[in-house]
This record gives sequence, structure tokens and C-alpha cells, in this order.
Amino acid sequence: MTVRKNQATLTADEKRRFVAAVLELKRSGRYDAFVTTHNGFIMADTDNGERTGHRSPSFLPWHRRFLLDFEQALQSVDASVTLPYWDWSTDRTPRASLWGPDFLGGTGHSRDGRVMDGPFAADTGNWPINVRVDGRTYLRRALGDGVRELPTPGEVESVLSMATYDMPPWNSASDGFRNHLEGWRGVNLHNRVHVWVGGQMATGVSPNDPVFWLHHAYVDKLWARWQRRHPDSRYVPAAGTPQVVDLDETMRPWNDVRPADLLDHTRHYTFDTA
Ligand SMILES: [Cu+2]
Repeated sequence: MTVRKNQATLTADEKRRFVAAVLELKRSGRYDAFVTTHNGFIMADTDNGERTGHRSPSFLPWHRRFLLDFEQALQSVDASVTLPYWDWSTDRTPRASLWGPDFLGGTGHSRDGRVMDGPFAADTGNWPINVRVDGRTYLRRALGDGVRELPTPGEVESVLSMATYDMPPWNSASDGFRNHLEGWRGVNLHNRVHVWVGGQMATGVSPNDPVFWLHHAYVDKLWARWQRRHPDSRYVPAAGTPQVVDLDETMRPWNDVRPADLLDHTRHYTFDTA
């Protein structure tokens, strides 16, 4: 059974295996297909049109399935690897072990944002940025530059306390749990973390930075915590909503999976802690 662990608790061997599997997906070309898919949805999802991956109720089940695909790809390389999560409300500085040279490497050079250390630094030759929105082919970060503070535990708590999953107009203007977690409204959790990391993470090609998966694994864990906190609350809308994925409608790009199929993560993985 797949257990997703807090990145701060990984052993040296677990970090090494995770990094090696990610690098092998990159080498084989499979990694960049994930970046392309994500960017395609970022570009296409709009507040007043069809919206699936972002700024809509299906933000959470869409990313849950996207992460499952990526985790299965990792496991096809090394069956012992699972996706770790980054609790950014706790490990909230550039000095966290997450950013060590034995794991994801640190922030970028002040001049051009270029990451200079770790397994994903351009100098290694192992991490070319091929799917990109500008000419730069090296991984960039500017930890804490775009916004100074990561969300606090108190801010996370304030969003987990919202009992309604989502609300009309089912987009970036919505009240409710989903949009506050996504961050278009209120204290801003998920979106703010993308901005805090900076570089490619602050763009539609954000999966170019491997921290994307650890960030979204924690967003996904927060959804699971919310479900346990509010057992009587459900995914909405239930049916008949134009341009929005209802509970029993299939989601692109898979077309064979509905939000209803993804509500229970324990069918696929568990977490190390509640
Ligand atoms: Cu994201």
C-alpha cells in the first residue's frame, strides 16, 4: 500500500530513490508530458468557460488524479517510491531540509533565478526545461521573493473550518472551501505557495519544478483532512452545471474518471499522519 510521507521525515535513501526516479522520468521524456498537460489546462481553464483543472470545483479531484498518474509513473521506475508532501505551513523557510542539495536544491541565483545546487540544477545536465513559456532552459526559483510569507497553520485552520465545499459561480470568485484552498479568494493558500517558490513554479509550466508534486500532495492531504472534519459535506455541484464538472461527470483528459471516483483517497494511498 502506498503511504505518502511528510518530506521532512524522509530518510537519505528515500530522498535518493525519489530523486533518481524523477530524473529517470525526465530522461525518458515521460516527465515533460506531465508539464505539457498541466500547462494546457492552465491555459484553457477560464472563469466563464469550460474549466476543469483549476478555478473550479474539480481543481481538487483533477489534481488528485494527475498526482496519481505521476506517482504510478514513478513507481514504474522504482516500486518503493511514493509522493512525499510538503507541509509549507511548518517547513516555511528556504533553510528547510526540502531545499537541501541532497533533495530539491535551494533558491535561485539573485541575478537570473538560476538554481545552482541539487540534482535539478542546470549544471548537472539532467534537468533541461523543455516545456517552457520563455527562452530560459534552466530551473529557476526565488524563494520568498514574490511573496514574503508562506501560509501559517492558523490560516490553514481557517480554511479547513469552511463547511461548504464550493459555491456558485464555481470559479475564482466563489466562496467556500475549494476556492479558499486554491487561493483566488481570502487568505490564499495554494496559489500563494506557487508565488513564494517563484521561477517556473509561478507559471503554467509549474510542474517543471519537482516541488510541484510535493506542494500538491499537501494540498491533496488538506482536502482529506477537510473531509474528515466535515463528514456531512460533499463535493458539489451534484448535476446539471454547464462548463463545470459535476460529481458524476467524467473529467478531461482521462474521460474515464469522475470526481465521485476520487473522493476516497484510501483506495489509492494513505498518509503517514492525520
Ligand atoms: Cu498548484
